[in-house]
Amino acid sequence: MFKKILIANRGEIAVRIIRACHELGIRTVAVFSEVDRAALHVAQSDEAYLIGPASARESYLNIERVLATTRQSGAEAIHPGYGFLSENAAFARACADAGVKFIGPPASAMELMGSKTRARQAMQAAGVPCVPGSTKGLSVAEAASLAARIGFPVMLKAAAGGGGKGMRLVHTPGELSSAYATAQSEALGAFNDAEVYLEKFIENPRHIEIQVLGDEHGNLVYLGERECSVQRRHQKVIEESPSAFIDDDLRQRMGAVAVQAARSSGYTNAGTVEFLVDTQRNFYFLEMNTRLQVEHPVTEMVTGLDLVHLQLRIASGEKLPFRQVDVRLRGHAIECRIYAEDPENNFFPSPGKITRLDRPSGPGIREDSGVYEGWTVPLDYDPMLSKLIAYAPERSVALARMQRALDEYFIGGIKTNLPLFRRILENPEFAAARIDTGFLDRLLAVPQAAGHADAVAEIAAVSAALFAATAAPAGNGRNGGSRAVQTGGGSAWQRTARFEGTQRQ
Ligand code: MV4
Repeated sequence: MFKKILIANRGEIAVRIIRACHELGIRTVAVFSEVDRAALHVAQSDEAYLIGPASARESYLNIERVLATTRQSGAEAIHPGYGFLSENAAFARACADAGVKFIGPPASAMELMGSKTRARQAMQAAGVPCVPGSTKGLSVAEAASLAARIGFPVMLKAAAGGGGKGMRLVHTPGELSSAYATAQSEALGAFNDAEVYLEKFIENPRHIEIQVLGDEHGNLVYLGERECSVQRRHQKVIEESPSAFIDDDLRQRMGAVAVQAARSSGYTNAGTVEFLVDTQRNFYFLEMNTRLQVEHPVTEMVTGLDLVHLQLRIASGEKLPFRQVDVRLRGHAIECRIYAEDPENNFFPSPGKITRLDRPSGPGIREDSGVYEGWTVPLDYDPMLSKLIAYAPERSVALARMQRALDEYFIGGIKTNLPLFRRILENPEFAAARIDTGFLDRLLAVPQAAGHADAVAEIAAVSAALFAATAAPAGNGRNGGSRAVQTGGGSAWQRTARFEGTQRQ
């Protein structure tokens, strides 16, 4: 096992990796930018190095600087986390050239999966079902004739894209050429690569992904699925495992296909095969993410495995310590991504100082956080603050635990999307698992008064408190009413919010 590794990341994922390292007796080297001097990952690591200014390009994405710091610190390996350099094949190759172990798949597998057209070619050749469409970049004329052949609606996608960038839905032949021009220029602007390909459009799909894990001795397993259909603008908001839509037979077939996708691309370490599943339960390969994902905790909860431990053991050359038959999925896990953003103001980022932080805990609750009370969330990076994960033997209980934990959670001083989660968790469609990739847009399209459920609960709580204060006091009449005023009604966060409000006045 490694003695010391460098973590080329920040925030909650850097903290998550540091925890795993310390459990395995590995010393940790953090890197940080000028605005992250006081960040949690810096305080929790054994050593930390300043690698540049706030701009990610000059710090967390600076390959030369990260590698020089690795040499300087004597770290033997680099964990890239997610985002930043995690899916950069050139970085993985530079690590190999520098004699530093990249904790992830080989650069060749990252390169293959980085091109959606190359990936589709390879996957088709390996017998992995793909969405009907092209396996190479198309001219506008080729796109028009293929669309006519497979039928509208179709999607134009950037070959270098993924995650929804450079994507255009086309309903009719008349729209195709202008959609092609937009997709192409978006692709060129975002990825410096104008290659555009085409797929049949799958209506109302679910987004379901399979976690895979491979060692460097040819052993590969899948670790069940994650249901990621609750998204907004291609950003996942809630993830769960298992999916209520997937039965044992479908899970086993998708798992076998995911392992085949990984095997045929020479994949090792942790990866995720993304599928679209249509309303008839047909599934189609979409893309493969060659990194540890944000939502890996839900898989950890239902498998009882630690994916970061396993990544480290695999990268150090160990064999997988179990086989597919040993993998047991037990219970249900759900994750909410807590962001510093304002759901009342078009989810505009809301960085700033966290003046108060009351974190949830208790049975079945896990919080993977990158923040602390008193810290100022910088505006330079993704504003995800933490991930709240609830686990229970069954879905309904996991949802109840999540609701209870959301009620305990209070983040003061900045706006967060906590109210959105309270709203989703009380939605009957969500409770019944009637979710597809259109669920959140439908929910957000329903007009609602400012604050809605929060405001209603708040008004009810304040009314109750006022009633208690003004009504004839019970008992001795001295403190029967005032006690009710102090406590108020509603949940812990509502009481705290009122308290904070009082303090500020
Ligand atoms: C699609 C699709 C329908 N048909 N491809 C969006 C993100 C990127 N990973 C692929 N995406 C989609 N690709 C075909 N051929 C619908 C989506 C899509 C979507 C997928 C997953 C989760 C949410 C989504 C929201 C809108 C569209």
